[in-house]
Amino acid sequence: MGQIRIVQGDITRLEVDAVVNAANSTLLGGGGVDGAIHRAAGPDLLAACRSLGGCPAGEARITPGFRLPAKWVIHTVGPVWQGGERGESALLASCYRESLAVAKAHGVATIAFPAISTGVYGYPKQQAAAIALAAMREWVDDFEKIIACCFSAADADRYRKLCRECI
Ligand code: AR6
Repeated sequence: MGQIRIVQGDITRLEVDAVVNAANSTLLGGGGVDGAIHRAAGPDLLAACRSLGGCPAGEARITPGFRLPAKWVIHTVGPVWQGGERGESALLASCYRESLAVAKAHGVATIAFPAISTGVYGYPKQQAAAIALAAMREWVDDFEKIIACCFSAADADRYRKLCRECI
């Protein structure tokens, strides 16, 4: 039986099998958590991403973690918030599910997610957290540990309020 854990901090420091990156569809890096992951993993990550040829919103691709403590990086592309009636919620749920499916196929037991789409892409944080947790609950027993990695204390509080069973 797996567990969902809420952790506050920098996802690049986590000792897990896989970290998820909130990328853009080029997969060639950017700001926010994407920039932090590329900086920490080193230039080999960009070279590996180049060979993937991009990724549509709602899908996921995997590369090694290179200099990260994590063995793998799973790159997923969240939706840009456009008001909520352009399929954003289905795309965001798909990011979590597709990432978890790719992780499972690679034998990942421990995985950490950032709050996909809630930075530059503008997704309302409360709604995004509910979608993230719903997907994590669906898959929790396929993993030892799924971590929701929150960058700020306010984000971690939001997740904790939505998840009484989380650790
Ligand atoms: N560890 C954990 N979470 C982090 C970290 C970190 N080191 N840094 C930021 N966050 P964002 P998006 C949180 O903007 O909205 C990039 O340029 C941050 O506080 O990184 O999906 C890509 O290339 C927020 O809660 O991703 C895309 O172009 C969350 O990560 C675009 O931004 C997501 O914020 C994707 O936008």
